[in-house]
Formats: sequence, C-alpha cells, structure tokens
Amino acid sequence: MSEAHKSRALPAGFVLGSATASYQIEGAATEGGRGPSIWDTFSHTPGKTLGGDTGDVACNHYHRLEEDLDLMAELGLDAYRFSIAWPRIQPTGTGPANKNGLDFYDRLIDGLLERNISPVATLYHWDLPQTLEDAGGWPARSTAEAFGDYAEILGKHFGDRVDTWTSLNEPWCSAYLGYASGAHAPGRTEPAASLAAVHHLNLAHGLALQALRATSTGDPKYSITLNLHVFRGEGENSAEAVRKVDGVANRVFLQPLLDGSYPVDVIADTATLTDWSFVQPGDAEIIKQPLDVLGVNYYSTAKVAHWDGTTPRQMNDGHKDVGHSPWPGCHDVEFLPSEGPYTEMGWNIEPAGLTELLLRLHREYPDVPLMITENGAAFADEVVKDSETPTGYAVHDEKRIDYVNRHIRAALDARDQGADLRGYFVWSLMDNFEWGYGYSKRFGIIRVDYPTGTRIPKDSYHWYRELTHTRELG
Ligand code: PNW
Repeated sequence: MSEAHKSRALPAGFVLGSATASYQIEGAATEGGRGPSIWDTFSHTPGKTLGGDTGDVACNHYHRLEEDLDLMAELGLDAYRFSIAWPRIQPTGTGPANKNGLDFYDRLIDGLLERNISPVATLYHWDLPQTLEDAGGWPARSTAEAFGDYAEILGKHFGDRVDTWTSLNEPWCSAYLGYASGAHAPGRTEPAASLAAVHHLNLAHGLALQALRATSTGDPKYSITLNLHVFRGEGENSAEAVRKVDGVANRVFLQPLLDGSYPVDVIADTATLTDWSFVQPGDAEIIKQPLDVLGVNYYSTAKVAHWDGTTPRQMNDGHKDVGHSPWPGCHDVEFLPSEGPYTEMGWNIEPAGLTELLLRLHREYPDVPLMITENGAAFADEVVKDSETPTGYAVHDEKRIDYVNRHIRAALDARDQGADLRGYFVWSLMDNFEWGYGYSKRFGIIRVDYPTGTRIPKDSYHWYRELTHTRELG
C-alpha cells in the first residue's frame, strides 16, 4: 500500500470546511438592491472572460440557499467559508446598509448556525462596487477608507454570530491581476497603480480589523487570507530571481501585516515605477493588527529563473497570458514550466510545496496560527447515469479525491513538524464561475449542471463526507 493511502487520523479539533465566494456562486446580480461590481462590468465587456461568461446567474445560490445549506449539513462540515458581496450591503460602496443585502446573509449565517456549521465570513472576495472603481479603485486611498466603513456595518450587524472574520481574499490577485496584468476586473494594466493597490489593500485590512474589533459583540477570530507562492529557482542567479518574485508576491503582504514594515528590497526593485509615497505616516501601525489566524490558499508551485534577455522570455506562471506581467519590478525573471502532473488549469500538482510553505510560515512567524482556507483542483469530471442516486447521475472524480487526500496529508506533515495548523477548507463546495475562465473549469465537490442549476454530489463529496464522519484519511 502506498503512503498516500495509508489510513491516517486527523488531529482532535482539526477543522474541516469548504469554501466559496459571492460572485462565483450567488447569481441574482441585480436582485435585492445589489449594485454593480467591477466583476459585472468586466464580465460583460466582450473578450474579458472565456465565452463571455458572467456571474449573472452563476449557481443561483441566492435562490437555492436552503438546498445548499442542507448539502453542507449532509457533508458534515465543521465550518463554511463564504464571502459577503459588498455591493449587496452598500450598492454604491458608501452610505447606509441595504436591508435586503443584510437579510440574505442573516439567512445564510443563521442557517449555518442551526446546522452547527461555523460561519467563516470574508468581507472582500473581489466584487468591488463599481462606483468605487470609478472613483479610482484600489490604487486610491479612499477605497481603503470606504472599506473600513463597510466593515463597521458588518461588525455591528453580524459580529454577534460570525466565528471568523477574514478581511480580504488574496489581495495579490486584486492588486496584480486587477491592475497590472488586467486578467481580472477591473482589467487595468498599470504596474505602478498595482503597487498603490497593494498598499491600500493592506491598509483596508487594518482599518477593517479595527472596525470589526470595535463593533463585534461575539468573540470572533480575526484573519486575512493570502495566496502565498512557493517558488523553485532554476539555474544561475536564480536565488536573485526567487528573492524578487517572493518580495512582490509574499513579503509585500506578510511583512507589513505581521511586522509592520515594507521590505526594503521590494521598494528598491520597484523604484523606477513608484516612490511609494502613497504610504503615509501611521499606516504601518494600522496595517499591523493582531491576527488570530492567517489563511493560506495553496494550489501549486512556480519555477523561476534569471532572464538575461538573449532568448524570448518565458512566462509560464499559470496566468492567462494577456501580454502584461502581473510581476512589477521583475522584468529579468522568467517563469519556466514546472513538471507535471497538472490540473485542468495547467497548474502543476505538488503537495510537498504546501508542507514547505506551512513550515516557512511557522519558522518566520511562529506565533501565528495557520488555516488552509483554499485548496482544490479543476478536473473534467466523468458524469454517468446512475439510477441509484437521487439525481439519477453519479460523478466520478478520482483525480480530485487524490489531490485533496495528498494535500491534507502534506498539510498534516507540516503540523507534525510543528506548524500550528488549525484546519483545511476544500475549494470549492460547488462548481462555479471561475473568473476569466468562466464556467469551463470545475473545482467543485458538488457538480452544478448549467443552466438548470441542479446539484449532483461528486464522488469527492462522498469521500469528504466519509472524512468528516470518520475523521480518518483513507
Ligand atoms: C483563487 N492565479 O483564485 C480564488 O480565491 C478563488 O476564487 C478561485 O476560484 C480559486 O483560487 C481557483 O482559481 C486564484 O492566477 C485565481 O495565480 C488566480 C490565481 C490564483 C488564485
């Protein structure tokens, strides 16, 4: 029997969850007083998403809430990670709360609590109110200030029931895919502005945690989720290449959040783009808020090398190639293809990278508890007729089961070596709108049939259910 399939018990108290995000699943884009977000504008702009797919209907979760809650209960989740759509709460990003928006998340949170599932709420998973983008978006300081006000509304209204508050999901994506490569909304290609966005996202996190702590009457935990990158250097001068990409991908978030300063090498590497004058006195103190848990999203690794300019530069960094780099200040770094196997996203599968990442965080920030807030894989599923199931179909996704199994094991390896890892959330509860890839990539452990919205639990759902019940990896 191979290592991957030896049975292994989960530690006591280890949280098993699943994750989604508002724009990816809710649909009902113009209902309940919701204002437009940058993802509505972007997805409705021709050429921005594959096949012109939008989140207008998505999984119709907004109207299928009860059914989805029941699927979570049946799955045996300890916790559910979702995001709140800012434009449902404040349709134009400022001003009083929209009651309809609050009502929807009341029903979600109360429905979770009734089923004994801990609500893990993210304030921002990329659906910025369009009005705020029109006023400058994340490169503008006013967006961070508006985010603090939004957090105050949420703290007052939901802070008695939420288990964990997460300020931002993957500010790396918001800043660099949104403002440098343009692969994500709002689709801007301004590397200097993307660095201002980095800072204002960090600042927004700090302002939000202050506001949430001041208003939440329960005893929630406070967190942020980062998509930290694991880089492998290849060839001569690759240490320098790794230092640079690690700076703009990882340290430009970790260091201000946890140490209260920006890395001097990143400031130097990006000096031709910006003088960083958007960082004002006092900002560092606001950004460095105590964190009860650091959320880590992990999917794959990346291989980098020094690029000397003599051959065409390779950019196999797993991003949609839109001709603009999401790596400001890294023009002499190239991204080489990693060894397979790969998922349908073209991302290489390397569970050991997760062990290394968790151990690095444990080494550098030993006092910060860790949570894997996303991990999972897009694969093409095999759908077969099966008269034994309630839906009449079964979905075979052995590769996804193997991926999740191996990554939970890799995470537990890090825990065995000292990392303070508290739990694991599989991405995603259901197939959904995969951003620029539209509905073409399926990450769910529940299949969503488009456009009917019918939910079909996949084999991976049944496997995960077995895990939540036995608490033992098979
Ligand atoms: C994360 N990249 O997104 C998000 O948090 C999810 O919303 C998303 O569905 C999931 O991972 C799968 O993609 C990412 O280009 C999107 O490096 C793009 C990248 C990374 C994460």
